[in-house]
Amino acid sequence: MKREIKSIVKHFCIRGRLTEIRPLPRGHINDTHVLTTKKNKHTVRYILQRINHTVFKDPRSLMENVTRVTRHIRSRMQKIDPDRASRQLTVIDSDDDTCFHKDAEGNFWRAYNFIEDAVTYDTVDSVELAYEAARMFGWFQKMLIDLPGPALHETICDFHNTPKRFETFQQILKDDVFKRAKNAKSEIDFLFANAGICDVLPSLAAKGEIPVRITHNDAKINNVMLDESTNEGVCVIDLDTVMPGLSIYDFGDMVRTSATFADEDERDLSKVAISLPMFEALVRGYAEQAGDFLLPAEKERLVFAAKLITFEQLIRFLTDYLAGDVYYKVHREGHNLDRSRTQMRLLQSIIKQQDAMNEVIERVFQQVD
Ligand code: ADP
Ligand code: GN1
Ligand code: MG
Repeated sequence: MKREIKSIVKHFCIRGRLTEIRPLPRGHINDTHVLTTKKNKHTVRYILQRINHTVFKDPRSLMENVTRVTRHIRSRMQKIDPDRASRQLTVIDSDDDTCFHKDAEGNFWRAYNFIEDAVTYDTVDSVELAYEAARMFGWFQKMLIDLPGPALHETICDFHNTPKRFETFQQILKDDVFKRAKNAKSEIDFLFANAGICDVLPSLAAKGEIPVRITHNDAKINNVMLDESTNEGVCVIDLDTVMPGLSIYDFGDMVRTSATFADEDERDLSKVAISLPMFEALVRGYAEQAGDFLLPAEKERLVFAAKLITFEQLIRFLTDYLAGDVYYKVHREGHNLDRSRTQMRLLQSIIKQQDAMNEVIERVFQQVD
């Protein structure tokens, strides 16, 4: 593997001599490596990623999106906060002047600058962290409001088409090739009982009642980089799914991953719940950045979006469990089933607390308006 990666690295315009290649086994989709290079005693690090082209069927269009988005953010930041501009994600050129390299086996690779002195967290352990993560995703949406046209490519079709995801689930369940449905009876019953959730936001968007904006679409806590010493937001990463979408879906993903202390695959379900103080911090962070562009129709559906995104994630994990773990990387038997159980418990917690959560939204947005 190392030799193979060395030959890939040669195709990127990186400075210095390659001294180390270290895998960074995080995330469910791509393969990530940290590269270290040395030049005249200076150490420079880079990120090298193999794009999962089973998931992202058109890596060229994806990289076109990522290049446009990263350039736009950097140039905006150069005007308003030059120190932070240099800590934004930058795509490293490849030797054929594209921003990726296609190897002999048909794999697509890309390289980024390594964001130094910054960290990502898989779970949130304080209100400060919840606030900062949400502030960063709000900032990200704000930065892209004036991205010049044309529209970004849809890197995964029907990504948030929850009704379609539910149909796929039903088909996979009908076939039950791996005979796993018997292990997930209560989760399957729950899905059917709550299927009405799926359609609400897609139909409001289709009627034009909620605007389509440029959104991140994977607004998980571990896709925000925070300064190692101050925990202040530095940049947003993992831009593969940045495309036209509903801003409130990003908010939903923030709630799913940053308003709870639990891991996404926590097996002790007694730990899985929405924490109202964390939720409030998150709303404050998001409202600080997004308060001035969100329409009332969006603000009113923020809590619903959290429900829908958690439900969608439950459908996705359960579908993958029944399909034999073909989409998400798994690290133990029943991993996708564990992940679906966590989503189900989280959704039950949102449903239980939705009135209180809506009160928080109303109160916080009134304060920032
Ligand atoms: P995935 O799509 O697999 O989640 P990510 O792009 O989110 O891949 O990268 C996985 C992890 O690698 C991130 O959570 C972060 O910790 C680290 N990482 C990614 N890009 C950078 C970067 N440019 N600088 C430093 N660390 C990074
Ligand atoms: C995947 O790449 P990663 O691990 O950040 C997935 C998201 C899911 C998430 C669940 C392209 O994100 O949509 O919400 O797992 N990415 C893709 O943790 O499907
Ligand atoms: Mg990620």
